[in-house]
Amino acid sequence: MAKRKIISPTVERRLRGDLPPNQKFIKAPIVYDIVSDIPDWDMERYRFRVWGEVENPLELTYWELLNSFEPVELITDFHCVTKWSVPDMVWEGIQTREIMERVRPKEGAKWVTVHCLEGYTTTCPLEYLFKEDTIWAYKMYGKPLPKRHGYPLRLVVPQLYAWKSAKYVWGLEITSEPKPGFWEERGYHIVGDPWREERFG
Ligand SMILES: Nc1nc2c(c(=O)[nH]1)N[C@H]1C(S)=C(S)[C@@H](COP(=O)(O)O)O[C@H]1N2
Ligand SMILES: [Mo]
Repeated sequence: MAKRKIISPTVERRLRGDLPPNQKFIKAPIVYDIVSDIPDWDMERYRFRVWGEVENPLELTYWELLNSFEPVELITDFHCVTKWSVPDMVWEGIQTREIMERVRPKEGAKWVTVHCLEGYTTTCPLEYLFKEDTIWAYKMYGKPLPKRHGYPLRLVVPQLYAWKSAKYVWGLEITSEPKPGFWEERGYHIVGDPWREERFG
């Protein structure tokens, strides 16, 4: 069956000439990691978890995650805070908002912290997980996610700087107050909108 295709507003904005300031377009994303050695993950033990300010905390195996939701194809631009951008990236995954509908955030839930297998974390407003172009990706350019680009699962949140697009994700913590992640603790912006140049503080 043909996958539903989503064109990110980041692409539509570029085509209208509405570019995030002070970015330069390049062909392929540059790999950035806070650690140099990425281990081989034990997928038998992998669980995708959502907890915190939600009515229905979730715990799924990788297989369950990939088979319980409709896959979508996403075309999007990708903007790194170090000033490179990549146009028209192609991903496949599951819309984060489908998972949000499943877990049902409580009344006061406003923020999310994403937890990664190697220890990286990042934080953004929960509303970004309800955008149509925010996905849990497991494929890039039609192939399983290359290890350094985030296998087994990465967040792609195109409307924010790429440090929010966490790789090697296993968990989502929903909170009422922001809980700064790795870069946010080191002075990067808690939201990180590239059009508003929210790089720092
Ligand atoms: N787990 C994890 N995710 C991460 C990072 C990281 O160090 N660890 N780096 C971020 C940064 S700064 C960028 S620019 C993008 C780069 O994505 P890529 O490595 O797939 O090109 O991943 C983001 N996601
Ligand atoms: Mo980055």
